[in-house]
Amino acid sequence: RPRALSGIQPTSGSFHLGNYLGAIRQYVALQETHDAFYMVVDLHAITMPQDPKDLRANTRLSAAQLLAAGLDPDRCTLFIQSHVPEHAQLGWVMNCITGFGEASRMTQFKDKSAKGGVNSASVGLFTYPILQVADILLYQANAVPVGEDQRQHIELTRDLAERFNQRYGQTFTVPAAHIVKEVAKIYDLQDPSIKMSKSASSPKGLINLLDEPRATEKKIKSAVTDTEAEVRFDTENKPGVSNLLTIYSTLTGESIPALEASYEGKGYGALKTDLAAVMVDFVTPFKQRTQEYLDDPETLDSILAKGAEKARAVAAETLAQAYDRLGLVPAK
Ligand code: AQP
Repeated sequence: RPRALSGIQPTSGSFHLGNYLGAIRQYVALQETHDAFYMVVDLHAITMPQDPKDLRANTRLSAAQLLAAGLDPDRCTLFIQSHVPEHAQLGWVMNCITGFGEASRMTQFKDKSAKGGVNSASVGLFTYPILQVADILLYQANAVPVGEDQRQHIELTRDLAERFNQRYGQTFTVPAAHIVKEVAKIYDLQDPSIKMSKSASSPKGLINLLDEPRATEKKIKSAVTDTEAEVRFDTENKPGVSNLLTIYSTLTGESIPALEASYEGKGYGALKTDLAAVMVDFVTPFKQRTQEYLDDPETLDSILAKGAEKARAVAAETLAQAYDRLGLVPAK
């Protein structure tokens, strides 16, 4: 079986709809076809200041949400990044073969450091794409399910894998991004020109999966559309309506042309009312399942411990090989 690997940050408590549709749904699907490794990337979270108590709680909450979303510990390996020390170890190696100019071209750093200014950003935030390279290469992953915003980092991963292989001999599988075009970028409900994101979206533009269902309903109903009344998929001229159609279609499995046909002559009110109901039907059991995992910490811990053990076995083998190729003397 080909391998899949992806990670998600535990920084916001609740995952948002963009995370779910753009990434987590693909994690669930790839369990069926791939030997899949998924992790909560707590080492990435600390590239920005985190309250230790919140980080601890949010890391467990993230694992609970991944399980609630459909990850099955019998069909994939779910773990916490810091439980596998090889990530930081290979991360260092990857730092050493990355050019400073190359790292400086990562647009996510530019975006994420823009707010506080580059001088107040951590060096960790600057090099986080390189830790991500190590995350992926350790598992010899073929496919990396992510949203569009991560494409550049997967390109960097491919470049560094090829560079290492060329310099030191075949060591790493060169991975490919697994990006599902239709849901690669879910947009902010209030400003459909920007992606839905925990840091850039306003509260009304962002749907957190653990929000109260009633709040979610309200946000859908007040989503920005346009001055026409025709329900039509047209990302250029009707980005708000198109975003709602994408969300609707993905959650229900109904095709966009079928949705356009069924809302013909009905206007945006009907579309929003129905989509709000679809969302409520989705988030209500999701919240409940997440809570069930949180209420049973022993089960959650045991899933994560088994996951870390399985992940470590693979990661340790890859790291040992990379160290050997580099000429590092093995410890006796
Ligand atoms: N709006 C989105 N549409 C599609 N996919 C998205 N992802 C994030 N936003 C969207 C994908 O979710 C996965 C997890 O992302 P992360 O752990 O890197 O979280 P993030 O990128 O920090 O989430 P945000 O909200 O985008 O955070 P900020 O605002 O800090 O940038 C990734 O696969 C990502 O592509």
